[in-house]
Amino acid sequence: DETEAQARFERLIAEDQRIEPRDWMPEAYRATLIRQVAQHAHSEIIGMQPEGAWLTRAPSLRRKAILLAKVQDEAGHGLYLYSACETLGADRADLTEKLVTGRQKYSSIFNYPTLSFADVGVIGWLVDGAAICNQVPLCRSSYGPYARAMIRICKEESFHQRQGYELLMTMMGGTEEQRAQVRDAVDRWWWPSLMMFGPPDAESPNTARSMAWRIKRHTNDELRQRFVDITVPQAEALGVSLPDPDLRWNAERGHYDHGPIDWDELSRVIRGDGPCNAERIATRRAAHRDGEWVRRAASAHAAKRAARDAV
Ligand code: FAQ
Repeated sequence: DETEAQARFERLIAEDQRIEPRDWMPEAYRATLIRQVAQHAHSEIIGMQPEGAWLTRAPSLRRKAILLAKVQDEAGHGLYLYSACETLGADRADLTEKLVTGRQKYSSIFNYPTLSFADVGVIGWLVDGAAICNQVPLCRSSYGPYARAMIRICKEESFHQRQGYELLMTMMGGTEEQRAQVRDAVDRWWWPSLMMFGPPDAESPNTARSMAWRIKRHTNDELRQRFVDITVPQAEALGVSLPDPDLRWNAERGHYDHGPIDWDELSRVIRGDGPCNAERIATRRAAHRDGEWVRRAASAHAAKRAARDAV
C-alpha cells in the first residue's frame, strides 16, 4: 500500500540508491523531474540554433565537420533526455507543444546571438564548460534514467568543451582581428554563462526540495563558484581577460570572488524578453511544422511493418 511504498522510496533515497521508472514515487518528485528533464531536453534542442547558424559559414572544411558533429550531438542529447522524460509518463508531443507555446522553459543562455565564428569557440569553452559543472553531479541524480543519460552526455560535453578551447587557442594565435573577435565574444558570453546556473540560492524555490530528493547534489551558487574557479586559470592560459573588475583570488575562502550578477537580466530572459527568444521559438515552431510529413511517414512505415510482422 501507499505508506509502505512511500517508506521504500524514502529508504532508497536515504541509501543513495536509484529510483527506477516502475518504482512508486511521490507525485511531486515525478513532477519536478519532468520539469527539470524536459527543460534540459528543450535546452539541448534550442541550443542547436546559435551554433547551427555558423554551419554554412565555417571557415574551413575541418571546422565545418567538427561543428556539424557537435550540433548533431546536441540533437542526440535532446532525444535521449526526451526519452528519459517519457519514462516518467510524459508525452513527447505534449512536451514539444509546451515548448513552442512557451509553457515550458529552456536555458536562458540560448537566447543570445552568435555574432562571429569566435562565438562558436566561446560557447564550447564557457557554455559547455558551465554545462559540465552543472551536469557531472547529475550523473549521481536519484532518478536512474536521468543519471544514466547524464553519463554519456557529460562525456560528449567534455569533447565539446575542448573543441571550443582549441578553436579559441587557434584564433588567439592568429591575426589581431581574430584576437579581437575572441575578446568580444568572451565579453558577451561571460555573464550569461554565470546566469546558466540559475538564481542565487536565496531565491531558488526548487533547490532545497530537489537536494533532499537527491535530484540535485549541489546548490546553484556552489556550482557557479566551481565554474568560476575552474575557468579563471583557463582564461589566463588563453590570454584573455574576463569582463569583471572585481574578479580576484580570495585566499581566505580559497575561491575567486566575482562581481555582482545582473539578476534582472536573467529574469527578463527567462520571461521571454531576451535578445533572441522570439526568433528561437519561431525557428523551432517552423522546424516542427516542416517536419510534420516526416513524422507521419515514419508512423505509417512503422504501422505497415507491425502489420506485416503480425502475420
Ligand atoms: N534558464 O529553483 P531554481 C545544455 C528557472 S546546458 C532558464 O533554481 P532548479 C548543453 C527554473 O527552471 C543547459 N530558466 O530551479 C548545451 C525554475 O523555473 P520553474 C541546460 C532557469 O530547477 C551546451 C526557476 O528558474 N541544462 O543545454 C534558469 O532547482 C551548448 C527557479 O530556479 C540543464 O537544464 C536558466 N538559466 O535549478 C547544449 C541542466 N535557471 O521550472 C547546446 C539541468 C533557473 O520552477 C550547446 N537543470 N531557471 O518555473 C538544472 O540543473 C536545474 O534545473 C537548474 C535550475 C540549475 C537549471
